[in-house]
Amino acid sequence: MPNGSAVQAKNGFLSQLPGNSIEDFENSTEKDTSPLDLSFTGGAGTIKGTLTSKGSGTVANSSVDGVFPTSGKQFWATNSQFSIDFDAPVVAFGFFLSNIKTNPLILRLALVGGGTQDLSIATTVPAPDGTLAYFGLIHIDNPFNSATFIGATSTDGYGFDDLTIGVKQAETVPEPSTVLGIGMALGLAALFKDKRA
Ligand SMILES: [Ca+2]
Repeated sequence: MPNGSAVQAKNGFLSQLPGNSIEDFENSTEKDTSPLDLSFTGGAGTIKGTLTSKGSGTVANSSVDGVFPTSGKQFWATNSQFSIDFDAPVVAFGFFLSNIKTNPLILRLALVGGGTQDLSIATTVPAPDGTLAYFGLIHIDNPFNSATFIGATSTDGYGFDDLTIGVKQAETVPEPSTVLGIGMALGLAALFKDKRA
């Protein structure tokens, strides 16, 4: 089981969601590749997704070269750009990312209202093989239906597991924008802490 500041960041992220649904890759077949059908299940309902990769990427069940699962045995291992298209608008997205090291990743969201938004997932100091980070974002007032990981070009790749989404609850009062900032800060703070190891 993962622990440390990445898990604290995950718990902080989840605590701000009224419900969440998770794809943990445990129901995928090892070595399955793009396009991969995803199913996020849990308190936010069942949301389907499709993972499309521009290059290599596979469901893995072995921990090699610093990538590893954070639940069960399986995770998505890749060194290529990939996208996840959701079949419903989502307002929150989080995930464990292993082996982030020094290559920056850009997470590009396709907004339901039009346009895209880029978020940088970058390290400030070199991190060793096997570094684990958790990244979570909450976008209550700006739903998105696609997320693309750009710049995943590390030669020994990245591991993604426990992809988590949240949807807007019909009866939920929109949250103040300051809450969004906290959600981002938690994920990023954990990211930077992890880098010191
Ligand atoms: Ca897993």
